[in-house]
Amino acid sequence: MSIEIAADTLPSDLPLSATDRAAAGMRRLMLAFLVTGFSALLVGATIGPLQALNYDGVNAYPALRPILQSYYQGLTIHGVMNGYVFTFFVTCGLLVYLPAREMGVAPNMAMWRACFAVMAAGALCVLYAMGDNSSSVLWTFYPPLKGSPFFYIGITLLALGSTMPLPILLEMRAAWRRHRPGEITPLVTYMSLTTMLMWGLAGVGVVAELVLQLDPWSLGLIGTVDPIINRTLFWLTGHPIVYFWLMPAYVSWYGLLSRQVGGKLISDPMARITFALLMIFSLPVGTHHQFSDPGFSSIWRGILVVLTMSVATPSLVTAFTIGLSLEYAGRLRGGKGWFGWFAALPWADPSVTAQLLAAITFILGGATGIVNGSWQLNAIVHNTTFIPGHFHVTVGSVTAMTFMAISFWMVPHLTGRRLVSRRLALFSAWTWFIGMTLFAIGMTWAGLYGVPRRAWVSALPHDTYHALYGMASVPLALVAAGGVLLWVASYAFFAVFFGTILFGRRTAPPPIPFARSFGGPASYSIDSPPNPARAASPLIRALDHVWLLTGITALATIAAYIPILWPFLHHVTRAPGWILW
Ligand code: HAS
Ligand code: CU
Repeated sequence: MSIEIAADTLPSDLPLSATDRAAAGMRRLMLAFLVTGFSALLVGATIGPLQALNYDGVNAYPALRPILQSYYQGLTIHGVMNGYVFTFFVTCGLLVYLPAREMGVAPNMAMWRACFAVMAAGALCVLYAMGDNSSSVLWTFYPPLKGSPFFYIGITLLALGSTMPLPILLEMRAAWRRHRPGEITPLVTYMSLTTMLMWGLAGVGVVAELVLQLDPWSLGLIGTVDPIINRTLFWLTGHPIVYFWLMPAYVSWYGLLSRQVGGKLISDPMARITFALLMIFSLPVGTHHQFSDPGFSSIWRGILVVLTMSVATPSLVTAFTIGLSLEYAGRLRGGKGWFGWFAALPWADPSVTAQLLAAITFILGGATGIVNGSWQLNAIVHNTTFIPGHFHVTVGSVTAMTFMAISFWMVPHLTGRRLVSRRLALFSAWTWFIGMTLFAIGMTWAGLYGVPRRAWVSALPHDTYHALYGMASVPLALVAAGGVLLWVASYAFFAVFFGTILFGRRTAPPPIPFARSFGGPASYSIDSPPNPARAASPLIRALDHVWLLTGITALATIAAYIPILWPFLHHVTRAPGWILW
């Protein structure tokens, strides 16, 4: 049963009452999600630059024994901690906390705590399995590489836990609707709900892979697995996961950033259309990660190109909608001319700066994504460093920097402590941006010379390394320089993040900067009067039928995957496990 709490528009120093206690409990739990997530990033980001140095021929791993045995162990820890643990914790906190405050409805705290506990148990299991070097299977854990049961069970728990915000959101939305019948879902809640519905459906792939195959296989209950079926099930979830990383960042860009820069979101409907399209197109395109795998017809690969361009479209819409919202704010602030509005944005605010810089890097991330998604070009870049180049200017910048940006206002909001240093926060954002850009340019460029991804190239004899990769020495030097800058940036960030929690000076907690959109209500919260201006257009009303969107997505996914999986199920390969490290 949900209880109502003070919406964020109310002053946060109201006398203690049952509702305030609920709000305090929410703040504590949200902080726990943030701290756990960023602690995972601390581990992952500490290891990352070693991989950058590896590409420049610097082999740091022998010096790190017995902590790290190999490049592959380090790469697995890096991918799993950053890609799963960091993102899942921050997202599962944000996508409950923000809607709760937007609607003024308390979440089901027991369920939210259970979400935290299940994911924490999963994180401990994978940490154990990666730490003892029994599971250096990389973040994609493709069989027949075989890790320990702790690894697969840990990932299973992380995956299951990460879907638990979905029932919490549904329950909160139902409580809100009882008070405001006929109104459409508030924007941040809508974006959070479509993200979680998408992720709930997407999770079916990897949970099936783990529960039916990898968990029993690692426990010795079954002897063999089929690599191609497992890869296909993995990418059924593994492509949508990139949108599970992107959409929470978009929640901030659409739902908060335009307020932070002093303007308005220029179109609420565009935000909703973007999320609806991302939800529908995310799932059927998973096999664009398998352009080079056997067993897919040319016709399907052609369709896949079209579908991949379709999933890029909502991001192009975002570029224009967010771009125009920023321009509106910049001109309000006195910016003139073609780019004066951009310079006039509040660059002294670290939360704004980190998000603007993240958006700029995403231009490169989007362009490389479109190269990846084009079948013929994919053949050139697949399995080269071009791919990690691409995903460091997506998840490594858009997601990571936006989450950092959120923490710059949210930690003061949750703890009532002022940022220990805005200058250091700004420094971390700029250094991360420069480091990630150099790294990504270096990796994409080196990929065009055919430098393989996921390769311990620095372990090669010196002459062999130079004979093979000497022609890519300039881009690989950029990779190393970017990696070192990222080290500096991440420690500057962690000094601000943990420093604020521990030592920040007391201040009045800032409110959540919920954006207003043109024609939108002053507040969606349950205690503000219903707003007739929300008599929304037929399109927005149609998009509010989230179960209809879910049904369409499920049907599209079934239509995409049955024809793929059917022949695989009739030609099963039985592979025993391999441990190559
Ligand atoms: Fe991707 C591989 C295709 C987006 C992450 N991707 C990966 C992998 C990861 C990843 C982790 O088709 C590697 C997985 C592995 O280990 O093997 N990706 C795409 C496409 C998009 C895309 C078409 N990817 C992402 C996002 C990610 C992510 C987002 C994480 C968050 N990707 C692929 C393909 C592969 C792949 C293939 C397989 C490659 C292979 O062969 O292995 C699109 O969604 C991108 C659309 C984006 C845009 C950019 C819009 C720009 C915006 C910023 C505007 C700026 C503003 C600021 C407003 C069209 C929104 C104002 C600025 C001024 C200067 C005024
Ligand atoms: Cu993908």
